Amino acid sequence: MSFKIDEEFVLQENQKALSWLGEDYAHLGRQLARRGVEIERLVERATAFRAAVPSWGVGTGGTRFARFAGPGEPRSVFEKLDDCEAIERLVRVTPGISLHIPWDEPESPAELKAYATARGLFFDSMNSNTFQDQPGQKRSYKFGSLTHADAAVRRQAVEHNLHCLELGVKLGARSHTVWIGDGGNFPGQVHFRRTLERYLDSLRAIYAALPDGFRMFIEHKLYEPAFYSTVLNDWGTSYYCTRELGERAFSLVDLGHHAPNVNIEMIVARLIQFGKLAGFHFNDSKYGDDDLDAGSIKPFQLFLIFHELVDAELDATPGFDPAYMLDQSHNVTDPVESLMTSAVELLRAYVQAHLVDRAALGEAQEKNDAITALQLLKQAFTTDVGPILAMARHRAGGAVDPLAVYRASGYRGHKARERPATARQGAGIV
Ligand code: LRH
Ligand code: MN
Repeated sequence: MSFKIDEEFVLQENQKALSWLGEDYAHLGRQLARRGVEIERLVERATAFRAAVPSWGVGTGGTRFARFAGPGEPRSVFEKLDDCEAIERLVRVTPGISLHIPWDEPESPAELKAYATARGLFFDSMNSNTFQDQPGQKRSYKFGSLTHADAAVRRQAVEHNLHCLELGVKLGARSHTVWIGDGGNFPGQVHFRRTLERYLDSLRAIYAALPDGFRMFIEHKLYEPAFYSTVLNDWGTSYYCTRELGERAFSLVDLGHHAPNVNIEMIVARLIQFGKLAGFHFNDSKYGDDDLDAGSIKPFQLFLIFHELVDAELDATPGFDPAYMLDQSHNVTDPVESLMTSAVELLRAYVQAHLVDRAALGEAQEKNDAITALQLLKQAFTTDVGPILAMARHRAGGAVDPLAVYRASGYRGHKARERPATARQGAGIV
């Protein structure tokens, strides 16, 4: 039998926390009432928040140097879903799972869909993969995929994406994400304008096959695996391409895909204004595409990004329907713990952003009162909304303290016994 963290255990563990939660919640409620904020409204918003978990994030991640597998690694997409179920059992905002093909290629899509549904999970965005060669693959992606000089390689990459679309329909997904590593390592290696034309031609073939109700997300990235030029390297090029493709194409923002110190919250505001924001791959980074836990390095940036998102949400901006997803690599932590705490950090930034007094902020902006403007943001960012997040989880049948309950359950130990380690060490992100 596969060990599960069940509802009874969570509720039993919550008993230990309810006294302090009640106190802290009431105290925060009084504080916020003095600011004219109704705390129950924020619990409703917190309960409605959703962020998808990457299937590739529940296994231990690695770098090009090494991957140090942890105990109880998931060995199949089904075991990955078991871990996703444990995360959702405790944090109650992550029922959506992003799959990556062929890493999660199912023998029976119907069986996989049923397995997810039985665990209260559904499939969010599908991710294609033309940045690795698969065993038996006819043509290599060493020198690119959708932009490769050889039309036959481009065709092969387009075919793979069409296969992902078909699979996505069978699994009930609603969007398709395309990230490619195409680019060059040397000046002169690729023709900048021709490769972008080839990229657009290939995407047009994929876009033409987009199932009803599906959205297509394209993901830009500054560099890696190409280290001199990357075909889809920034948000401007991404925006141009989504305009060229059509109204169901959008630009996905992976936080780690920008040069250090880039003002990502401003890129978000632009894509919202242009009606082309797909959503996010949330993570954090210090230098490159480090795929560290969201909110672990630059929590104020994460807050400022949600400040722009909540502003658009409250403005009822037409077509504003961003997909929130985590995309992280857990090299030194228990992936379940990192994904739980990262989901909580997204929710924290979201609820804090709802604490910004936007009327006063607008006034300060009109009066060029920069200090007051910043203080209004800092007041929201420095408010401990922990009791709101815990109350929302508790009322949704989740854990008041997810990390404590997860560790008390001994889940990882059970999985280590159920899933004997495989010899697979090696390197690479998964
Ligand atoms: C590329 C990326 C992309 C995924 C991959 C796992 O860096 O962010 O979103 O396909 O990571
Ligand atoms: Mn990503």
